[in-house]
Amino acid sequence: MEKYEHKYGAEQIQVLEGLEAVRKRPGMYIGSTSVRGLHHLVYEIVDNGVDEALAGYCTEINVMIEPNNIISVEDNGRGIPVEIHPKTKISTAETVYTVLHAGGKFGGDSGYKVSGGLHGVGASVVNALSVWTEVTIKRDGSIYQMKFEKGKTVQKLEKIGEAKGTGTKVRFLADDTIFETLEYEYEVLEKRFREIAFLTKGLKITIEDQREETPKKAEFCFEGGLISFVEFLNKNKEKLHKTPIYIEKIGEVPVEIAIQYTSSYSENIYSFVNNINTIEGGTHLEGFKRSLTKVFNDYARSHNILKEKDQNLQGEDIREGITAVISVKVKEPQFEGQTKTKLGNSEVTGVVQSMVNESLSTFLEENPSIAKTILEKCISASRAREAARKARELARKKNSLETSTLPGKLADCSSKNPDECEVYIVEGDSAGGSAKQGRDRKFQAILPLWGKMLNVEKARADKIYGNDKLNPVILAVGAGIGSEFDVSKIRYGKVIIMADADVDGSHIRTLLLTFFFRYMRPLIENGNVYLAQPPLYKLSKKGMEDRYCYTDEDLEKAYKELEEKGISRDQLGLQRYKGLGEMNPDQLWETTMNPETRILIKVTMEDAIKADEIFTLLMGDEVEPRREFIQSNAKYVKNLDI
Ligand code: 1YM
Repeated sequence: MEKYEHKYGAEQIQVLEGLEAVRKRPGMYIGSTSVRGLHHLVYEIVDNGVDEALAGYCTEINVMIEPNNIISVEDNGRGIPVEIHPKTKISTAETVYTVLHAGGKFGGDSGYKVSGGLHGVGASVVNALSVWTEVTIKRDGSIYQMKFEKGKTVQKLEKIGEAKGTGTKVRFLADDTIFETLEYEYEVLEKRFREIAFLTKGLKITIEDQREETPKKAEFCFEGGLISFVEFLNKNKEKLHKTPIYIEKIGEVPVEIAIQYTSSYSENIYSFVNNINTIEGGTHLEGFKRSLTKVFNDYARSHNILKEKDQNLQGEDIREGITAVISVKVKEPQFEGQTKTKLGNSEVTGVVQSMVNESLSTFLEENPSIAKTILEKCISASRAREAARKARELARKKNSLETSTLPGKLADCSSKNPDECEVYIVEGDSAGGSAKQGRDRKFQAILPLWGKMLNVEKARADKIYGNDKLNPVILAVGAGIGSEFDVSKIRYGKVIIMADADVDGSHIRTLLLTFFFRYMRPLIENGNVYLAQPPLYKLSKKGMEDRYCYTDEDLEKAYKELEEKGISRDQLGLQRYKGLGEMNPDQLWETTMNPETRILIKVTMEDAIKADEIFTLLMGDEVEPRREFIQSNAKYVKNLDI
């Protein structure tokens, strides 16, 4: 690379100090240096293109993961301005890439920046954290280019040719001395770009992964915007009305909402602020929920669907079976909460509320048959809630007559400290027996379950209370269920599902996970749910300690290692375990339950959209995709905890 020669003025020194700070503490600017932070770099650059699309000048963004993890992002917007910036005395483009927090401040006429990553830091941060960055701009009939290394300008903006059209192209190689990994995850990026395309009506986004011989690629462009989003979320569900309800308000705080009810019993509302998914909700979601409750109750009253003697419908009744996406744009968003994904701006509640009050009530007045269908569903939800409450009370009374409220089948542990306690939910009686004998009874409890589980996707809460399979699980976990679930009350820090490694085992695992997902979601969110991983094989030889293998790769590795020690394959006995029941208590302890040696898979909920899709697919009426899925294993489970 060529050497760079600069005379540094006061401004430039400040610039270098600024970017040096980014390199010293990258986490402060992009959240972390894990793969998540790495993806942030891509989002930051793409967001500049999205802003250009929101400003009305860009229709297409193409993202490429080139070989060696080089990222390339190109848009067909106006091109970053090239003229000398009056304050920095260097080109505006260079300013954007070298001055911390430059972005909109230097732009002038673009109004406010509404897109932008969680940390809203922009191009200069990407530049600072990259080994090299190359920016090519087509503007005013010319092609311009500039280059940087670790944030420092190595080639100032110069004209390199004539251009047709306009646009900006940025290529960069993230710095592997800063990031833990440079391996971008195609699926993660693809999902985010699909989301951005849904949220930015008409914008075409393509992504291509050129790292492998057969490139993966996808193209997203949704003329329907949020309507398409909701249709996508509901694609495997039975809809109660044909097209999603769409309401929009343009103004100081632009609001867009799409709603469609389905016959399911769950509530799926996704909220976004400036294209960022506000997983923890916040004031915009609050306004939406409040108004939804009010509008439907008002309509039901004024049309005599609710009689004078009837109680109001509750929010949860009105949200049963709803799929909705709400997207707001806020100029100075305040993000709160554990993951900084909760909107705090109090003024937004009222804006959303009054907009929904007005538009939704008009919609209902104009579409009485849809209004009626939805309200019938809400009323039946409210009856089910009432029935569930009675069933719950009954269950409580019944239980209080017994000596303990714990299920009879539960072999509890002696410790009462949830932090150290774990409960194994074990499929089948014989495995349950082995687990009871093999466990460390100080901190390990065993709850055996058997038979076919209730399909919770197709049942409401009232059915679940009376269900003899799930009731023991609810009582053992000890923290309630549904909206009353209180994760601080759980009796075990780890809830471990232990099932065979076959199709039936997968089935029971999936059913239990569905149940946790629907009725104890915080348990998954809080990281309390695990899958035990029993071994698939045992290798043995006289005089050698038994070796357990958990996957086929494990087995191959073991064979190789033993070969190196002079033990050939035909000297080894191979046992394939078909079920947990084939192991004696000691083996079960050693391979699957001993915290020192076992493998546990932690179930995470990183991706509620995907999980919901999978559960719907699994539990829906289509049998084939379900079988396929179960056999190719749970995708929403992530890695090892030890
Ligand atoms: C692949 C990344 O950065 N596109 C992009 C960025 C800008 C503009 C257009 C732009 C903005 C404005 C006027 C304005 C930016 N400009 C600036 C700044 N794609 C990518 N496309 N003209 C062009 O905001 O007024 C910052 S970003 F500050 F220079 F205006």
